[in-house]
Amino acid sequence: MSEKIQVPDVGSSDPVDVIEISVKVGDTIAAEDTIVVLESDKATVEVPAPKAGKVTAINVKVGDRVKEGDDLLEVEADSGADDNAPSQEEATTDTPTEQETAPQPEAEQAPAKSASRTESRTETVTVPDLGDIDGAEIIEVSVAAGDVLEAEQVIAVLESDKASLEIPVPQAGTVESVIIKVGDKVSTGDPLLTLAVSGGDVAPEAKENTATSSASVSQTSASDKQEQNKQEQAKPAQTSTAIPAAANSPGKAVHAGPAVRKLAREMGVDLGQVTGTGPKDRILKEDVHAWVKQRLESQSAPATGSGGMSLDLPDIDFSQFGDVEREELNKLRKVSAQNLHRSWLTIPHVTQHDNADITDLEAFRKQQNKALEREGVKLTMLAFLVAACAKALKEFPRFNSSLENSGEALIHKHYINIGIAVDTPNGLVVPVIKEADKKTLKEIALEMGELAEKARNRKLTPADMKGGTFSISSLGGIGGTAFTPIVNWPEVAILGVSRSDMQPVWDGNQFVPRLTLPLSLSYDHRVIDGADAARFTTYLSQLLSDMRRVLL
Ligand code: CAO
Repeated sequence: MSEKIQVPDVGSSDPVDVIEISVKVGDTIAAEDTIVVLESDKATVEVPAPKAGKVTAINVKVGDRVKEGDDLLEVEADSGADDNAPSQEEATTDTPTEQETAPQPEAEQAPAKSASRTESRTETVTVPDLGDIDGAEIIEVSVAAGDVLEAEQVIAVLESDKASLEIPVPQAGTVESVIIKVGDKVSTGDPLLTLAVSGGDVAPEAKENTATSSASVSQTSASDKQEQNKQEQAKPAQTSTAIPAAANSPGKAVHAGPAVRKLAREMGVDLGQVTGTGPKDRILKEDVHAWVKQRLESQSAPATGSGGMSLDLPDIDFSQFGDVEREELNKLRKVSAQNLHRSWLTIPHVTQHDNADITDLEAFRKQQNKALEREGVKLTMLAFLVAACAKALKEFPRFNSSLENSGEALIHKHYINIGIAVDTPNGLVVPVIKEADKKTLKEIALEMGELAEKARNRKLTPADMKGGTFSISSLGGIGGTAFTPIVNWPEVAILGVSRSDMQPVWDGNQFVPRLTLPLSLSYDHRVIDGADAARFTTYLSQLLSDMRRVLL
């Protein structure tokens, strides 16, 4: 019989995001295997399976927001399951909860050295209450002796089996000495560093509490302090929203879960230099792999231009030649520049051009649109292209695959999700029409309209843009005769569509005017041979010339 696994106490009363589902239906899992990764504003938590078994249903998807007690998935218990496996509650007890990770009330966390009434005093900052986590490993030390810190700045990141935990400094000051190093194991109350705290006269109560209080505590009344202590207790140890970078990128915030941090450590990657493509810019394992790959390849690649990747190009002062203005790029443009550059550097691109005769299709489209006007549906040329591409991808499954980073294997996807490049004032986004092969033209047209609208209103969710297997970039509404789109890694092909035009076509006896749609298919030449690309565009062109073939 299937048992439901629910969201454990993750230390947040607010809903948290599902950012990874680590299993799929049919998987056989062992007790303690990570099944889902959740993320709140404060922490990333891997939820372990309470017992071994077979996954029979998954009740959440990436992007969902869940709270304690919500159903995550269903597992049919293994007949040989270990009855001694910890219960779900037990299994998650070393996941920090609000209570467990909350810093001690100020008075309880006494500094090792007390303050004096001089201008500066030395405080020892200690590990706050970690609940029953014992011997958490220091995975990042984010500060060094001499650093001037602001209150709440993260000084170190700890990692237990289940979660990464930021340790903020309780008050502003200058680091005198760092006591810990990466790899050390620490528990509640262990010293982390000594801090020179300036501030003139210190009220007696504040003197006792400086290790976890803010600089303003000396002005706080006793009753205020009680209230403040209660609030402090309810806060987890990590009060900033992002985890700091590895030691060699001090000060830069990065956002990654324990498994990714472990991978980065093993590969010697400074996470501060990796761009996250997950929800809330979270760094995924694929990002670490891609970064390493890009670094290896860029060592031999010539500097080809900027766009977010670190290439040794000189900075040029253009103002020496005339008036200039600097425009800071928004996040979307920076991320898409990096993604495009990564694809450009890693994928050997070739573009196959072809034409499709869409005279009959356009006539049919116009006729149908008249009939559908009352229903508020507009069948766009792009909707037909999505349907035709879905059919072509079924016929040529290699175009719907991804190349393993090792270069050893292709991953064939048994689903067809087509991304559509949408131009917005903020930059380019690619929402995805999921299972395009199973949808009618009307459904595709409606969904595309909704997604394009969401894109322009900045309402797309990460889930709307994930899971694409092939992309289409249509510039047909704007103009042009051909272009060379960049493959949207990890996909292996993208179809560029330009503006259709009446062209004279020789029918064997004479030239006849035919509406001709230019197609430009860019593909990853490591995966797709030129001959197959020509077959693909020829097939696509035949489908568009006679859409009845899509039904075959
Ligand atoms: N040839 C001629 N005309 C075309 C056409 C084509 N291939 N495709 C569309 N049109 C015409 C349509 O007929 C329509 O005209 P009417 O309003 O008179 O009917 C007009 O262009 C707008 O078309 P549409 O509403 O069907 O929109 P679309 O499907 O062309 O485009 C979208 C939707 C979201 C793809 C588009 O708005 C967009 O953002 N395009 C830019 C994508 C981009 O920037 N790609 C570059 C990525 S870098 O590789």
